[in-house]
Amino acid sequence: MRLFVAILLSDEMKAALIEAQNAMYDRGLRGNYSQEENLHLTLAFIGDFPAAEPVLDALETVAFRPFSLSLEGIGHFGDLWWAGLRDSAALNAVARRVRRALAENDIPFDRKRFSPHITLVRKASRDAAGIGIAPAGMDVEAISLMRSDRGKSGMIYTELGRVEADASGKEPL
Ligand code: 2AM
Repeated sequence: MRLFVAILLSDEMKAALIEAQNAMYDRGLRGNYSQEENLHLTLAFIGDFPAAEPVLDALETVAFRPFSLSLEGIGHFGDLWWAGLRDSAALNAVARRVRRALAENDIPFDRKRFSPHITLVRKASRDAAGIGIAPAGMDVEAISLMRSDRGKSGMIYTELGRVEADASGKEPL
């Protein structure tokens, strides 16, 4: 199984992302656009791993309070264009805790520095610089373990489990 840990996005956030994708398309940018149901923010990429249970057990040890996310600008890694997030200490902390929990449980993951982004289009035929994005936001109430499968017409992402934020006011770990 190909696994990753992600934040699934609110409808409002997805609507702003789709608007940006439409603006790119209208400008003549062709490529592999992320499907609406696939838009997500990755916290850690695990890759091939034989079972979900140990990963879910590790994620259960991650404590966090609900926190807010806001879109901010677009950027690119080569021909992959993404939407960025407003700098957030809470987001960085939750990514750090997820990665620490994976490491402590001997679950391998991509150690590349956390660089929060939501992929909008891969293999872009042209530049998307100057495209605006509405500053939509959401409250993050959970983190999800996702499985990625190659479907006939693109990737299929399935949520295998989730860990809810602790809204009780208890001090997170
Ligand atoms: P990307 O959108 O920048 O490609 C599922 O593949 C998710 O894991 C995507 O959000 C992808 O990011 C992310 N990811 C991070 N590291 C990855 C890697 N080494 N290989 C594939 N996907 C990776």
